[in-house]
Amino acid sequence: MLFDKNQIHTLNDQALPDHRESFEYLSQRLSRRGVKTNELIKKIQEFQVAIPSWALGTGGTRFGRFPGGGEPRSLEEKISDVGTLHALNAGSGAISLHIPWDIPDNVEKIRHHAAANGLLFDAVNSNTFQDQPDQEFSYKFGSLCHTDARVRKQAVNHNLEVIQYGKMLGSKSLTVWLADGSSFPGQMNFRKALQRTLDSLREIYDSMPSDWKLFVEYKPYEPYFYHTVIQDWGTSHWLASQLGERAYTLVDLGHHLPNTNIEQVVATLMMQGKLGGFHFNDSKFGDDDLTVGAMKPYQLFLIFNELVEGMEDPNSSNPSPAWMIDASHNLKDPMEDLLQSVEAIQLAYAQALIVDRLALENARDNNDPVLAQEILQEAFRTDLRPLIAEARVQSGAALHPVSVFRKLEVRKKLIRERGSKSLATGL
Ligand code: RM4
Ligand code: MN
Ligand code: MN
Repeated sequence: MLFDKNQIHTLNDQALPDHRESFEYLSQRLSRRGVKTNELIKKIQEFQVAIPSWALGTGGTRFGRFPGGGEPRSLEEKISDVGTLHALNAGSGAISLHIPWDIPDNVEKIRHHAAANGLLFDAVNSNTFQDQPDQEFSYKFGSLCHTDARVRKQAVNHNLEVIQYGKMLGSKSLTVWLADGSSFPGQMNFRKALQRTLDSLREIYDSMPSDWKLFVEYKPYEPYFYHTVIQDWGTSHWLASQLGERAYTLVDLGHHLPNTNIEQVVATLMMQGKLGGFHFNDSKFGDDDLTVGAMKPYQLFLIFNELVEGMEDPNSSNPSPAWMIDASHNLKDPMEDLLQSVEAIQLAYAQALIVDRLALENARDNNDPVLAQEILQEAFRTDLRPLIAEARVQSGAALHPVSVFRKLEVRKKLIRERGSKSLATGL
């Protein structure tokens, strides 16, 4: 660790009187509304979001990349960075690996290092959207959907290898995102490509350990621009249903066409017990991978409103989804960006938790859209930042994570240690 945890506490102490005042005021207001602040804090503390191993470095577009320096040069250093984030916010206690960007060479050492940083290994991610130097066949025309059985076999085997790594580290799920698709009308037979994808996924599913889950991610376009084989939640849901009960759909917030009602997608999937994974980010146009909550915080709240309804439903068969941030940091310091994302997620979650669900159901039953809106926006417009801060302080983390990150000069120290030209693996 680049700093002593006591340094966080010292910085907290300076800001504590101001915080106490706003927290007191907020908890009094909440308790008048029948909300139990302690239970809320506990839920926020328990909610942990995984950080993907590829998000600690600077992201790029196809036009360029502007690295800010001090990027992690190895998996160990990526784990250390997630450990730093977790020390600051107590909300990002897991890391999600992308193979082969981050192959754990020395499993014991990696496991130990993660545990020392208080981190678990979340879903492992396969990568059949890029060709690797030592690979026999190209994925230029697809992987699990490829017309050539040898390419499909290679892609299936890669996924099995990823599962092996995950098993050694203690992961319990595999996320498959396929770039597979076509860029020109007529290029690919939709039906055959989907059938081949299902067959390949079945091979992977059947080889998974019995306590593992498979998450099938969807995306409407990019890198191909005419069609993707798994274009939407319906296709993913169909595949997951065909595969079996341990296969689920993964929703990535950036993987929808403009104006898609994502909250409805979430509700429908949870109703059927099929929402397995969740990738957070925000966007204006497409898969922009911006900071969570930076663009459409109300939509994020509405999505959480459905997530909470599903999570709190005692009759729901939906398992607790695997939460992950899937963003790309082109302008901001990746670590500051991730701290902002985690806070936005916690805020939206907490806001959804204070929705007066009983009153909302009554308004719905009485067909009263005015009241329904009042109830939702009452929760959304309550400033819960002091509550999130209190949850952090009670967990021994920072009152103001970004400000502590800056005051402790974390980036400067990382640059001193790793250099200004270090490059992280990833996109
Ligand atoms: C994709 C998708 C996947 C992620 C890759 C890097 O757009 O979101 O989840 O693994 O990007
Ligand atoms: Mn994703
Ligand atoms: Mn994406």
